[in-house]
Amino acid sequence: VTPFPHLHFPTPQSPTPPSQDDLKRVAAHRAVELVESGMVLGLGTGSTAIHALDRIADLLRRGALTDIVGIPTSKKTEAQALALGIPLVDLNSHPNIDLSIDGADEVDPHLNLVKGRGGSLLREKMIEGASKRFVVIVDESKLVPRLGGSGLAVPVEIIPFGWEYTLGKLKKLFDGVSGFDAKLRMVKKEGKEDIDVTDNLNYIVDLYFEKGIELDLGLISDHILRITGVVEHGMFLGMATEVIIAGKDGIKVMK
Ligand code: ABF
Repeated sequence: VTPFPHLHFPTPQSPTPPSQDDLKRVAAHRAVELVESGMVLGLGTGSTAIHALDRIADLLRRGALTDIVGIPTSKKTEAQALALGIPLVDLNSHPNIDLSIDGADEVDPHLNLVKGRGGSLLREKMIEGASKRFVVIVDESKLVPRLGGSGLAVPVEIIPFGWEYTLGKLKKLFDGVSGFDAKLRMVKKEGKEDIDVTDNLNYIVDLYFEKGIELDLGLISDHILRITGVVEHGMFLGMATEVIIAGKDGIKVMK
């Protein structure tokens, strides 16, 4: 029996294991099973969330879902949803969202997340925070014992004005934490390094914790948010209602 009955995974005759993208699709399709006609949906961003968008669009086309409206968490998702024919609204007209489905960069055992390595953390946090149910979809590579522990960054969105001042404040906050570093996020455009600018025209500072965040997450969150110039950070604490994890041995749901 295939552990992924609704997808065409290799049969026992063909031993090719599912790719990481297959796993992302499996998690996304499982989450879309929770979507009901008439719902207001938060539409996530990234290479996992796009599979959910594709699936929703497919069900809408086939009439299996009706009266769905979506609120995109980024300009990229907005463009993708429009191209797929998913009707869109915004948070101002629809502040009560039934269900949001989105990926994450890291998930800890308490369902805390790091998000925003794709740069969309602010809109994601607003939309997912306004959702009755926030379902996270990941492949098993995103599971970490401790946030910041995968060696990748914890992003912080800051305003461009005085960015060096704000970066300095963030560095000072973690002064003495061994292996800590903070860097303004740069991007390569036409072969040239440039400052990465978010959909909200802000900048991002990436915080690196060599061994993951060993301090109290709530306290760290408060301290970061108290720095004038910080708009939001990418730790999503206590927000996810469930996490759907697709792995080579099947699907697990953490609640
Ligand atoms: C968004 O996409 C982000 O919050 C997160 O940074 C990223 C995860 O991307 P992917 O699904 O491509 O790994 O949800």
